[in-house]
Amino acid sequence: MKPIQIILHLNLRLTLAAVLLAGANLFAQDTTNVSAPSLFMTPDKTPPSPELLMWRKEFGATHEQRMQWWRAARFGMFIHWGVYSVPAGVWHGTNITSSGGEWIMNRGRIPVADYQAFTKQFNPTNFNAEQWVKIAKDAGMKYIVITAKHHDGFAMFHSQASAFNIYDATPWHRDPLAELAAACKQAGIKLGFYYSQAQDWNHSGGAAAGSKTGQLLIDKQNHWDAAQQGSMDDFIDKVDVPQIKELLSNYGPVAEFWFDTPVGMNAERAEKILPLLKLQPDTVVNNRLDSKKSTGDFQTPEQKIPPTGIPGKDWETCMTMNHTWGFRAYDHDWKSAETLVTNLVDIASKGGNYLLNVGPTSAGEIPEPSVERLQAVGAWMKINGEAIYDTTASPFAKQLPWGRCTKKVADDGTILCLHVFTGFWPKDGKLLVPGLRNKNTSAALLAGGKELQTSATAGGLVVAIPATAPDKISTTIVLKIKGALEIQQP
Ligand code: JFZ
Repeated sequence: MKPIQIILHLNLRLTLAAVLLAGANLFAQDTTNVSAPSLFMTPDKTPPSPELLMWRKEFGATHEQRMQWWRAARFGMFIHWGVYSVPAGVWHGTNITSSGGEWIMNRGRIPVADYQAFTKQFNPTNFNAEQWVKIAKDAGMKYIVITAKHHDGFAMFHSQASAFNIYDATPWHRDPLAELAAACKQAGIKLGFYYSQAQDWNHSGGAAAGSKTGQLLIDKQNHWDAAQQGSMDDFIDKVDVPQIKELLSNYGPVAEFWFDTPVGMNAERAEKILPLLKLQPDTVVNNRLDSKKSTGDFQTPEQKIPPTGIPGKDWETCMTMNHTWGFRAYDHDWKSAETLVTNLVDIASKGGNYLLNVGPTSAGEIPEPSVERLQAVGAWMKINGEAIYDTTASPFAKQLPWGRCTKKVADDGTILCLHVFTGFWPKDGKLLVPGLRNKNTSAALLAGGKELQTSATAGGLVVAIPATAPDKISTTIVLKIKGALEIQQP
């Protein structure tokens, strides 16, 4: 074919595919760059019920009470681990690159029986719960959220509700959630569960979201195997409800519960699940239970940091370190430790939490490049953590030219933690805090405690800083201010 023919041919195919998929293709972009769960909304004419809307008041602990530890924590580990780590992004010799590795069954249109066969090769003998928890703790993370069941329907715990679980269906015969719960308790790290309540590609009646492949759909739910068809209401009764009960009953305190992709989750279905949360009134819950997002303690921006935070709401940005949530053998494009630290600072300065993902292998190991980066973040957090934990958003309306600011309340005023990014370290020895009018101030480097002179100028407060940046990523200057903050916003 001549180049022009190839282009025409491609064009025609793309157009055809677009027409075929109109309305069904929920994933026009790679999920690593997409973040609007509203794409999963199904036409549900009924308004959210009063029960859904009032849910926060129902369970004893108030939203404010539940969120206290969470707001102080600021940094957590997301773990996407499942039987998808066996194919590791490859099906029949083809790299399946659309969506994360955890989507391989859907993206590859893998028949249910073939997918279930992966369990025979899932024998993660190198799994060590204490080690994983230590990796998180050494990174400065305060909580872990692990996939208890992802869209593939495979339970990563010993479930009585379905034999498609890691204890019963693999040669390994262990319950990693039980082991993690024990290790977390020992280490003082909180544990939470991700649970795909709507999409489930293995149990009949579970939902399935759109595909990029253009293959014919068996029904409007986008099922590709007859075994997937069935009543979603029955599926919720027989799989979701008992499994969520197990998760909220058998593993001690569950710090956070993470629902996802509410395909087909109308108010009636959500209400079968909602009352289960009463089993643990203190659990903080994300906003992806029902298609209207009527419930939830916090918002869930995915792979992105909202430019000005989400004023008036709690939020947690979840993010991958490479381009996939679940392990993919050939994804070696990792974010640098500098990027990860800068993201954490950026998120804290906007009042959010950072849930940073790792995708362990089928051998039970967190990939070494992730471990190395988490160690570097941990080294930074060891010195600068107190400028992250227990802080609130920057009081400056305009982004600071040299970095970010986090805030703490002190008995007699305010502490501003000035995070100066090394690439923006002022070369003239003067750090201008624009618009800050307070006169009663004192400043010091957080690392080592060296005091720094401050002076009031027309443009704001100037802090005298060393000629070169002390930290190779971001240096923290602690600015103590007596009395009420006086900031002249631009
Ligand atoms: C979801 C999952 O599908 C994904 O596998 C991963 O677990 C992530 C944390 O959450 O990803 C989404 C959710 C919503 C959209 C895209 C990806 N969306 O609305 O486009």
